[in-house]
Amino acid sequence: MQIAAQPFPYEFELATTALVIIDMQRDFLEPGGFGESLGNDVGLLRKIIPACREVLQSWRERGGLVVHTRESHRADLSDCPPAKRERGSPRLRIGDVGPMGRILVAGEPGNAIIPELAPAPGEIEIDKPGKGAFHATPLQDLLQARGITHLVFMGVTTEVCVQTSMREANDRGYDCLLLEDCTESYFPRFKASTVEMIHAQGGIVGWVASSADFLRAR
Ligand code: TIU
Repeated sequence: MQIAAQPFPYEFELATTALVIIDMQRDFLEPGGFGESLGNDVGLLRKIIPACREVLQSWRERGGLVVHTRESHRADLSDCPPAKRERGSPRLRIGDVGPMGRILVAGEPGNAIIPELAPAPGEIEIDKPGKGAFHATPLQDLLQARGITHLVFMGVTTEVCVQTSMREANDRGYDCLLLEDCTESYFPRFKASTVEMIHAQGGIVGWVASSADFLRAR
């Protein structure tokens, strides 16, 4: 299959491509979670939910592999570097109790993927302690075992966990595509810059396309 993309058409096959949905969890998309504790307007991120749902639904119908990630830490915070927990002056720190349970802790209500994009049985779920999806996770082994060579990214936030994960994937040899209308940032100008820097220099990090073009791929 080939679709229109920047900086040039993106080619992929269903059997060797995974849809990777980064951190569409309540912590970043609903009031009272980690995103808001950092001082952000979480409402900005919710506008991508319908497009993400459409792509996820279509990918499931085609039988494609789906990977969901969550930024999350163990209850004892043993996988949370003190530098991450202590940086800045957030209203609530990682591990503190907020309106949706302990901030960014696995299994807490706020750590769950939003219901609109809830993982289905058989889909890969990755709890990641860092911003990148490969750091300290089994993702590379899981993808290699399935012969995956191409990754299509959606999720939040564009310049933090999505971009970090794409760069990690690019260095591991994957051909990465970002769906532009399925990713969002708390800072619109950061999203715009990230999209531009991903496909600059002949696709230095990867490709960028619209969900409409991706959905049309046959
Ligand atoms: N703060 C921010 O923009 N993002 C994060 O902390 N994590 C993710 O991007 N998932």
